[in-house]
Amino acid sequence: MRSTEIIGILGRQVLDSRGNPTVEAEVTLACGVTCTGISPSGASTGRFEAHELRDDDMQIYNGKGVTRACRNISTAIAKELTGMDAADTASVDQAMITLDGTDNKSVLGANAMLAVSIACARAAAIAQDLALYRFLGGVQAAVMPLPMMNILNGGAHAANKLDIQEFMIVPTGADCFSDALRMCAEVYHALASLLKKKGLACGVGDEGGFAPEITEESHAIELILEAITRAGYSAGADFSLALDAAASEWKVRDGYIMPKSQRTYTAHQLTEHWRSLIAQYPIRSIEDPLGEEDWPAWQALTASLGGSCQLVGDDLFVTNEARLQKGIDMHCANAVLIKPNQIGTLTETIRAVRLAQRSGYAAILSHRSGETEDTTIADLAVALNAGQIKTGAPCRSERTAKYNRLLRIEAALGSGARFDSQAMNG
Ligand code: 2PG
Ligand code: MG
Repeated sequence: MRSTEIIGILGRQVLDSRGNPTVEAEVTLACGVTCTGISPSGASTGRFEAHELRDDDMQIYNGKGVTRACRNISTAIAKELTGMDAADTASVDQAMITLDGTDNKSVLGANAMLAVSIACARAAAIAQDLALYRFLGGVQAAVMPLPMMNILNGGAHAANKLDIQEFMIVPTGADCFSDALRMCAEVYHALASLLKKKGLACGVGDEGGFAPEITEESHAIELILEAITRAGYSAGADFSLALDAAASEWKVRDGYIMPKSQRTYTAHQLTEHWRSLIAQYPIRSIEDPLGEEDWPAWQALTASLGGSCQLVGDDLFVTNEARLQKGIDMHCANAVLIKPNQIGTLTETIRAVRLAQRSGYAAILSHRSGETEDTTIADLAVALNAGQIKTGAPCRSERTAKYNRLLRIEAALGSGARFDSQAMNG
């Protein structure tokens, strides 16, 4: 067995898909293996996410530099972890958590810690001749995720007039992952031709979905339904729809104001709005339909819609075990979005997924709107048998990198691969 002792760690500033700096860690093991891990970055970030440490020097990269986080890796973290076993993910992560000493990782930066956590796991997997999903998930890892594919962008991810951030298609009629991916890509292309035919722009938003200049959410949904039909599929049977409202972005003191259309809602009116959309269209999943601090409204929404729709907490739970436990205790939502950089280590990410699975909540591995070539979430989805993944359109290589990684994993699993097109909760 090759030695997985850590002998060196470096931090490096690289770019994400929006052209902003992000953190890469490079870990070297005694056996000679060197490996990198990169943190992604969100735009519609939750208030309770672990801290993303930026330089805030407005002269450089508009304040978005991450040289302090990188320096933390090359100095304090390197000093602490040198000599440790990279294969012991829990101890590596705990050492960083203790060294940081804060609740929200504001000293070292969650971006620094996650990059190191990933780089150590990747290096150890290579040293042990294991695929990352096998290293993280062991012999149980077998479930290919159902993609929730964002093909039309709005909200903080696009410069158009749509308030809902993500309009997604979910191939509920697919037999396996590669089939699911093909079906989604076909609808994506059908949507491109439809937009062109209608004289609408085919430019894309941050996650590769189209960002046409339309104002009404019902218009966006109708376009997607037509694209599904034009691609030769039936909406409701072959495909369901999913939305990410990202409604924390709409929250004001007494209710909600959609920033682009200026429509106002109370929490109750917004709940009724979702109810009528679900009744009208084959929508099977809504993420962040309400704000991140609106627990009682989430409770009421889950009681009334949770039996027929997957209700996903993203900003609400921020991949944080304590917040997820609170939601479980209060019966808020029935699914959790899992973003490793919201919490800052692989260990805590895995714990949040396990808590969801023990509690009957669905867990959906997710990218961020600012992404990179790092494909760890694809391996994590399979490692943890999460069953669902959200990683953008089949466009822009930071998104397709995750899909292509999943195709390779599916091929490697062969007849051992499992897939459940009905993985959505509710
Ligand atoms: C979300 C994500 C990813 P961001 O809200 O779910 O799609 O966006 O990374 O900007 O938070
Ligand atoms: Mg979200």
